[in-house]
Amino acid sequence: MRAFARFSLFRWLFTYSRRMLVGEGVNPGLEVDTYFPDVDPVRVSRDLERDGAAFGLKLPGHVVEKILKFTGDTHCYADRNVDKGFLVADRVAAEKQLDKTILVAQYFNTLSECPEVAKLISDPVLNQIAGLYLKSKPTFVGANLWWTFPVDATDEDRSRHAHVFHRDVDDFRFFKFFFYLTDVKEGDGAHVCVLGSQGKAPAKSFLDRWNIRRYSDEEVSETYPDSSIVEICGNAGEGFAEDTWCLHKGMTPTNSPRLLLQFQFALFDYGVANDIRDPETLKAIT
Ligand SMILES: O=C(O)CCC(=O)C(=O)O
Ligand SMILES: [Fe+2]
Repeated sequence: MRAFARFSLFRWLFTYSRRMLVGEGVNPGLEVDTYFPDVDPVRVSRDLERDGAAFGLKLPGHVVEKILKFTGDTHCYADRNVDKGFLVADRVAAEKQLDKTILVAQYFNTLSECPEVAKLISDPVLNQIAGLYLKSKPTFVGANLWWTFPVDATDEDRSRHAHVFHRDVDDFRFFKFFFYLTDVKEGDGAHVCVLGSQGKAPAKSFLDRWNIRRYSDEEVSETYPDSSIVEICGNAGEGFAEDTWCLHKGMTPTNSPRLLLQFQFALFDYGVANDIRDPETLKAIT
């Protein structure tokens, strides 16, 4: 899929053929009430189309609190490794045990373990946005919930955990909802997006336009106006939608940890975007 999904022609072809096959709209079985009564799905979908990102989502405080409680009581996994579980309160002990700094730690099986997250993915407004933007009945392909910690990270960890500009080639058409669960100010690991960069990566040569690679900050700032490179800050609960076919990266926090909840919707589910792991394989180190 990745070999083809970088070309606009295939992206267009798969998007519209799927629409002819499965039709438009949302899937049955969604919640009746939404957490986002003031959000207009048409506006969000339009902003996503134009800018590659759309802002103005906010989770109710009680939902944020419940998810935060879950993250305090449940093991997260260093570097997304199933055998490196620890409670977030034991992070220092976990780093000692691993003899390395932990830049990213992720929770697993959030849909089955955290009812608030399961409820959110059936939210009617989020699903309407997905249906409109994807142009056919959306496929939910995964929830991911992870911490990014303020550490002196290695270049390898920064690249592995998407702290270097890149674009995702996850499907012929897809996008993600991002919700901050901690306040994210400057220095707290904001997500950075280059607005309007969908399908327009910096290129060193004609063929490089279609390469899937990492991009340096310099390359990005030489190619795009400063005004389009947006460091997205926000309070706990605030969220946005982004088509990460745009150039984007996470920043390595220098002050406070960032907790992020992400949902991905796409045309097809390749089974690689979810956080589902066999509970038998999960192991704790603290
Ligand atoms: O941590 C971040 O903000 C970057 C995440 C990212 O690259 C992605 O979700 O595709
Ligand atoms: Fe990414």
